[in-house]
Amino acid sequence: MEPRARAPSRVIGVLDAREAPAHDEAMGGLGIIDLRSDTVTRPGPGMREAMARAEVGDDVYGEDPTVNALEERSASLAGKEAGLFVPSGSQANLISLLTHVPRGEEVIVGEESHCVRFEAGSGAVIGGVQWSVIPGDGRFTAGEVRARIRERTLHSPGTALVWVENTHNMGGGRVFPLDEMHRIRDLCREKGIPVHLDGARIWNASAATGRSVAEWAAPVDSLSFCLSKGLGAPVGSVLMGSRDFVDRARRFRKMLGGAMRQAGVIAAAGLYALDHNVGRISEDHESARLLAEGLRGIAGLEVDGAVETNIVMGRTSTMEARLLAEACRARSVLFHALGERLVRFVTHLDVSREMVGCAVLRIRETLGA
Ligand code: TLP
Repeated sequence: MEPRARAPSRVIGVLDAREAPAHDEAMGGLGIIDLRSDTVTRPGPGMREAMARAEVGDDVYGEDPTVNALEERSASLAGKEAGLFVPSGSQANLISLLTHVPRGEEVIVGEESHCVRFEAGSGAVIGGVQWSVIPGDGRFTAGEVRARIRERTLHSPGTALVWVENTHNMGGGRVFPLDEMHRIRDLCREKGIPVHLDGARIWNASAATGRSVAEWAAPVDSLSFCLSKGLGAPVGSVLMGSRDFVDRARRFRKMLGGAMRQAGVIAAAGLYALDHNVGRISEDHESARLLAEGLRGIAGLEVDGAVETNIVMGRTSTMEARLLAEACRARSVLFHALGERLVRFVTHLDVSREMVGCAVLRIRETLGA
């Protein structure tokens, strides 16, 4: 298992490096507590060693044994025929859209999903898809999907894909109900519509529910997961589905410039992450629950609902979210303001319990509560 909360590293450009040591000492030596995202983790010595030792070849020729091993391992964990290693979750999402959806057709999706809200509009600009969005926290029902399905006519786009995000980022790390996914799958089978799962954090859903990734993948035609979020790898995602889907996806990866050469160096980090960092994910969930508990006692900050995984959402009442984030940054606690009043905290491999306690204290001090 990767050592947790290694010696805190400086986040260059966020704090003035000259200020940091004195500041750090005043703050109890914990360094910067970075709760912006689970993407900020840095590879530890074990992972770096695995990367250095990786056997490599040219993956565009299909000759990188480490990439091949990662793709096969991922597909087998998800119970799918094949996998495709891609540089990022955003590219996995775009490739999935390009592979499933003819230009101009429609995708039914939660309104705050990552592919709609972030990713620089690539689904619309490059994928050429039209979104049919379902309001809410990212969880929706088969009934809501049914109400949006439409036939392609001279006038309207037809429904070409249903998109589920699990866990849901903007929904505060919520887990999509598995039985509802089965109902959606039944409906979509009847209508001949494929279902895709953005499983950037499917390992968190798996840890929170005790259901395997294969169980989460069973009701969908394709899925992706990120190695660079809760699993601590520096880069990479895997897109999985049928052999035919992955063959077609591989061509879009080439088109987008995502076909890499001796990519085994980074695929090795992914394999290391699958071997060493899956079992510890529930520790991040526990940290998030502790963080939420601590924050709940602070006047001026309201924590959203139950914390299911590693994301805590909060709403500020006495101060703009952006201003609170800036003031906390000066106290070496980093998190994102995602709206006028909305803040997000994410726990991960490089956040210890001690850091969680310290973050609560510093946020409390900042709010003067
Ligand atoms: N999410 C990032 C930011 O882009 C917001 C984060 O810090 O949470 N799907 C989901 C559900 C995601 O949360 C993300 C990244 C992606 C896809 C994209 O992954 P990357 O960053 O690898 O392109």
